Amino acid sequence: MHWKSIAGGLFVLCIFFMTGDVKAMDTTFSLQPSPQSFIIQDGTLTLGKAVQLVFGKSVDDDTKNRFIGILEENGMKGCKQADIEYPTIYLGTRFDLLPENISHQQMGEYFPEQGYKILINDKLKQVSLVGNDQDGLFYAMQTFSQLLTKSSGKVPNGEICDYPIIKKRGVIEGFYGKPWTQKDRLDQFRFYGEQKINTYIYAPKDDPYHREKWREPYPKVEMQQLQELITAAEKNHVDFIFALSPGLNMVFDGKAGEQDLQLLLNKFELLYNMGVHSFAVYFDDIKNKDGAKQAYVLNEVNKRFVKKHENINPLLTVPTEYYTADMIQNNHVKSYTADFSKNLSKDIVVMYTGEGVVCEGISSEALQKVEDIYKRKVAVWWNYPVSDYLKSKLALGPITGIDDKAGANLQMFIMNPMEYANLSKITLATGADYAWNPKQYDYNKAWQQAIAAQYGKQAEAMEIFAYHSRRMENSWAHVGLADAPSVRKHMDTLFQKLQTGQDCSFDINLLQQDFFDMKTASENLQTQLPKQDKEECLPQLKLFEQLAEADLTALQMLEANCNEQKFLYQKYRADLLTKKKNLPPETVVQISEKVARSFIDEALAYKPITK
Ligand code: LOG
Repeated sequence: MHWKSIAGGLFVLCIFFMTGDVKAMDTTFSLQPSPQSFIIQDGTLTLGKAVQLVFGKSVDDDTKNRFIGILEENGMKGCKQADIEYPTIYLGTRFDLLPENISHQQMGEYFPEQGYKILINDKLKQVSLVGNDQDGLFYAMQTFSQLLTKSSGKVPNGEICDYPIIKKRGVIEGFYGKPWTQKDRLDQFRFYGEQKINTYIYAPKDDPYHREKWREPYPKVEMQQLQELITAAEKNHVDFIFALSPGLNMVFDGKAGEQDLQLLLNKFELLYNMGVHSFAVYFDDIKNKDGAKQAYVLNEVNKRFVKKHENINPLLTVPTEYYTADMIQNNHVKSYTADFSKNLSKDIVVMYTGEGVVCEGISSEALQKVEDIYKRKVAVWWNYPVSDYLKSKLALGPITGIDDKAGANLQMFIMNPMEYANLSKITLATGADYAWNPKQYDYNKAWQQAIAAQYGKQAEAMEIFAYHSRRMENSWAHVGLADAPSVRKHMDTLFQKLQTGQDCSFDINLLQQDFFDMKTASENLQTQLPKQDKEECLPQLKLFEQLAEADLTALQMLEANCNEQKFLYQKYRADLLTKKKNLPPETVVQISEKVARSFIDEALAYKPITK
C-alpha cells in the first residue's frame, strides 16, 4: 500500500469503500496531535509482556532508553535476543538499512522533515517505526506510545504516515509574573516531547537576568539550572532558545553602546558553550523606540555571533511595535516599523502577535500584510493562554482564531502561557495539535482530548470547570471562546420564556442540572486534583462553587416568582443577596463572569411578582 496523505474524512471513507479492508481511524484511538494519515486495516497485533527489539544503526542510546521506558510504562519489556514467540519492533531512521528479518518494503518512500512512518502487521508479527530523521523517529515513538496506551497493547494493523505542517511549534515563557520553577520547566519539556512541541523560548519577563540585569551573567546556581534545562530540552527534541530583553536600558551609541553590545555577546557566548543553538533579542514593551538602532544591534549580533558559529539557528526578535494596529496608522507604516524593517537583515526572524497584543485571531491576509512590510516570513507569538494582563482569570480554552491558511504558511507558531505551568497544558496541547496539522484541527475535539489525556478520572469535572474559563477580555484584550455558551443559552431561553409568561419548568430543570454539575465538578476537583494543579486554580474553584450555589438559589427565587410564592420568593432573594455579598471582588478572582456570575444580577433584576 502506498503512502497516502489523507486530507479529510471523505477521502478516508472512499478508501474504505474501494478496498473493503481498510477502516478510517476516528475516535477509537484519538491520537493527539492528530496524524496526517492513519489507515487501519483488518487484524490486530497483540503485544504481550515482551517484545523483541531491533534497532537501526543510527538510533542513539537516549532514543533506545526512551523507547524501553515507553514499553515499561505499558507493562512490557523489550529483549534483544531473537525469540520467534515475541513480536518484533523495529526502530530506525530512513538512513538505516532495514534488517533482513524486517519485511516492510514500503518504508523507503517519501518522508518530509520530522516525519515518520509506523507499520503494523499481525501476520508478520512486526511493528516498524521509521523516522525521516532523529526527530521523526522520536515522534514515531510518541505516537506509538499513545497507541499502545489507548489500545491496551492490542495495536491495529495498518500504517501511520505523519509529519508536521508548521515546522517550529512551541512555547515562550514570556509572561510577566512569577517565572516557572525548575521543576515546572523540566516537566514541561517532557510534556512537549509527548505533544511534539519542539521549541521553548526562555524569556521570563521577571527573571532579572533576562531583562533588568540583562548585562550580568547568571550566578553559578542559576547557570547549573540552565544547564540542566538545556540538556533536558535536547533529550525531548526541544530547541532551547535563549532570549535577552535588553531594551529597558541598553545604550545604542558610542563607546557605551559598543560596550553594551559586547556584554550581550558575552552572555550569549556563555550559553552557546552550554549547548544552546538558538538565540533571541527582544525589544517589546520599552520606551526607547529607535528602529534603526535596534536593527543595528541585531545585525551586529547576527554578524559577530550567529554567523561566526556554524550550528546556530536564525536569530529571533520581536520589535517594539509588534502588532498590526501599532505598526500601521491611517494606512501608513509608522516610522519605527519602517526604520526597523528596512534596516534589519533579512535572515533575522521577526515575531508578531496579530492585529493586537491579545486578539481574536490571525487571518492569512493580516499575516501577509506584515510579511509585506518585513519582506520575510514572520513568526507568530500567540498571547493565549497568557493571563498576566487579567490575573484574576484562568485561560483554559483551546487555541482558536488563526485561520488554517495562515497556519499552513507559518514556519513558527509560539504560545505564551500562564504563570500556572500545569494548567497551561490544556491550551498548549491544543496548540500543538493545531500547529502539527492546521487543516484538520478541530478545536473542540482537541480541547476535549487534551483534558481527557491530562486529567483522566477528573476529566469530566475539569471540562465543566474549564468550559467556564476560556474567554479573556478587558478593555483592550479579546481572545478565546466564550465561556459556557450552552449554559448562557439556557439562561437566555429561561428569561425569554419568563418574560412572555410561557411554561418554563423544562428550562428550569436544564439550568438546575447545569448548576448541580458545576457544584459537583468544583467539589470533586477540590478534593481530587493533583496538588500543584489544585494550587494553581483553588481561588477560581472556590468561586465556581460559590457561584453554582448562588445560581441555584437564584433559580429557586425565579421559580418561586413564577409560581407566585411571594414568601418563598422573598426568602430566596434575601439568601441570594447574602451569597452575592460574600463573593470575592471580580478584580481578585474571576470565572464565567458573563454566565454564572451575571445570572445572579440578572435574576435579581428580574421583575418581582406584582400581583
Ligand atoms: C508582552 C508579553 C506579555 C503579553 C501579555 C508581547 C510581545 N510582549 O503587552 O510579555 O505576556 O503582552 O500581557 C506583552 O506580547 N506586552
